[in-house]
Amino acid sequence: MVLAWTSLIGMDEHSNSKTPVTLLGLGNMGTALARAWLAAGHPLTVWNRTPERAEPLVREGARAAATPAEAVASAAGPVVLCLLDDASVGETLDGADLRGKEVVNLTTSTPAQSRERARWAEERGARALSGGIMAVPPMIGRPETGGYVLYSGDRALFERHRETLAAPAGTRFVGEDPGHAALHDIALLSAMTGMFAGMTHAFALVAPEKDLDRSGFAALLAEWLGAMSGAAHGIAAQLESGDYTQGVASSLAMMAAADDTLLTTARDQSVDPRLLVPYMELMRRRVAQGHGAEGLAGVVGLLSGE
Ligand code: FVH
Repeated sequence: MVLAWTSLIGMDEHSNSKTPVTLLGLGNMGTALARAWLAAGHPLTVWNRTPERAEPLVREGARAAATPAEAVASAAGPVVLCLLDDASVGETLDGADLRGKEVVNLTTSTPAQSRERARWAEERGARALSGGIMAVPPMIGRPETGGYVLYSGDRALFERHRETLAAPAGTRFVGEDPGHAALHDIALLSAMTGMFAGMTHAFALVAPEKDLDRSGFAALLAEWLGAMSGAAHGIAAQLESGDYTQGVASSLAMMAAADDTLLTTARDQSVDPRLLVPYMELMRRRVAQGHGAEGLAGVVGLLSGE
């Protein structure tokens, strides 16, 4: 009955209206992406340098290509790269005919590498989109976790494949400069690094207290960091207006004064303050330059050489 119905509208049992995807790279992230596209019903061709890693995916419905050149040649949709680094992208695509192909590079790269790789692909006749994955593998295919992928470069290519690209995670297009996805990615990871440094110091401060409830402290810490993260909007507004004193509720002078209490407490708890000191020194320097009334945008100015 199904066959009769599908034949009436020109389909057969193998028809699939979903865009085919070609995926090069089946590490932890590549494998998670592959499973998300398979689960969403996209025909999927995969290639990996170590071919054994493709085997489970083939059992789940993917087609394995023997070489990257073969995978690219047969691609009728986006060719997604999720490899270790930019050098591995160059090695993998070397020898593939990119003419008329749509390359979506999700490999973590510097902004300069992303721009150069997009230019390299376009010189070879491809259209190019760069991406930065803001998720870890267990978040892929699970929209409720809030993971997403930043994209930049060819806007029309992004729009054309927006739905397909959204199968593994949310999508955020951040501009036509192919380096901007990587720049956003690295900026967000850098902010995360600072946050982890702060968390590490905080746990070290409470560590000597044997009767302190660690999980209760963790809940307070997460709640506090969430509340303070809104400061990002204030910094952006100050940077946009050029007035670093705009809307300041906590001035650099006040924060620099409070630093002494933080450092004394670190000493009393026998905690090495090295994760805090460089940042505190920058605040202090900005205050010494006569900018104590500014907010955190003043430190951005200092770092940027203003
Ligand atoms: N996993 C994560 O938490 C992060 C989350 C944020 C985004 N990153 C980036 O995603 C890229 C891939 O990461 P991954 O987790 O899949 O990494 P691995 O499991 O280490 O797999 C690496 C794959 O790259 C292949 N590969 C390495 N070198 C070469 C090469 N010279 N030529 C061809 N392929 C190469 C490797 O192949 P094999 O070792 O299995 O043969 C894997 O497929 C990455 O940019 C992260 O920064 C993930």
